[in-house]
Amino acid sequence: MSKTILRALAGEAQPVPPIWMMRQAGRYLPEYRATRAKAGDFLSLCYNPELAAEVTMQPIRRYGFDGAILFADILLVPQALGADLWFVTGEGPRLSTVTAQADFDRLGQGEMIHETLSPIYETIRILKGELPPETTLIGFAGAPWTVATYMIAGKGTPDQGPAHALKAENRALFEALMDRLTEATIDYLSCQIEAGAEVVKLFDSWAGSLKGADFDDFCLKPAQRIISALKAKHPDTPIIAFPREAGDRYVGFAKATGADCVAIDNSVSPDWAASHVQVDGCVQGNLASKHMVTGGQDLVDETRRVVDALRGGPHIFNLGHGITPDADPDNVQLMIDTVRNG
Ligand code: 1CP
Repeated sequence: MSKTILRALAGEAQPVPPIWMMRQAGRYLPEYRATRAKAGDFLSLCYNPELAAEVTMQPIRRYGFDGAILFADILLVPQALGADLWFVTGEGPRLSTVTAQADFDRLGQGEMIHETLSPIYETIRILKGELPPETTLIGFAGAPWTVATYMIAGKGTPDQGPAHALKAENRALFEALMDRLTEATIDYLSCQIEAGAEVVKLFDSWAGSLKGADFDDFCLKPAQRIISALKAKHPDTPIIAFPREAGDRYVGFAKATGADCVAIDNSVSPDWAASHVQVDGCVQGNLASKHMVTGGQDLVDETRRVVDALRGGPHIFNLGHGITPDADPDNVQLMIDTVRNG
């Protein structure tokens, strides 16, 4: 097995950790902005396999990352289930909301998602023919809780208030939505693997707002269900889980869910992650994305700190969250040079 990301996921500590970056294809890159303009808008780009493959390749060509992440979005699954989805420039996603039983009853289920999502599988098939042999292709989906927060509120929210409210006021409906999303996520990721994704990642970006038993019920258990279903069908495909801002709940998450790797955000220190999370296997992370904006000696020092802290075990270098549109592409190169050359 020569691909460095697959080696890290199999538990190997490497002298130089493999590296990729969340949102590595994105607005900070001029070539991304040009291709997005050609596609017309963000969703047309996601559903155009040739152009989606092109933007996935852009950061690989520019920087030689060890991993390429499929270009798509976590909100395509609600759209495939029948929700309306659009993006408001400068604001973000908008969806038709699910707050009553009648909204839920309008959603589809099962096989129907593939009708909408088949271009995504085509993007993966194109990428298989284009990626360099050393680059690992990573597929992904949003975790049920995170996707549900957008479906319930109809947009991104700072505290996921509407989703917490539905959970409190109509538990049966909330749980039905979580189940529907769990099943759809299993089907979607399974098809991504069949099309050629070598690793899949489950993004639970809002896991941090689930506390106590809610964390177990709506982050940990759905992840466990998704991972065990995928492992039953595709035992050799590694899975990365990202319960963002889970804090103490990162501890034991890999063991409890069966994930091969836990991705960590930068609210925990890499030293803490080495002693509390990496003891169970591979860790991915966790340089603060702000360094891609500010650069300089701080970027170099902090990059070295992450690499040094996690050197003793399996590690995939990444940011703690996605790179932002105001980042300087030269800072990304500086981060990569620091990881690779010390
Ligand atoms: O204007 C543009 O070009 C759109 C910006 C953009 C991009 C580049 C969005 C809208 N999505 C994406 C791509 C994307 N999204 C990827 C592609 C691969 C890569 O990383 O390069 C991935 C993995 C995602 C995942 C995603 N989408 C998450 C989970 C990760 C995270 O950042 O926490 C979430 C929460 C979304 C929803 C979403 N899509 C887009 C935006 C701006 C948002 C966040 C909205 C919000 O909360 O307000």
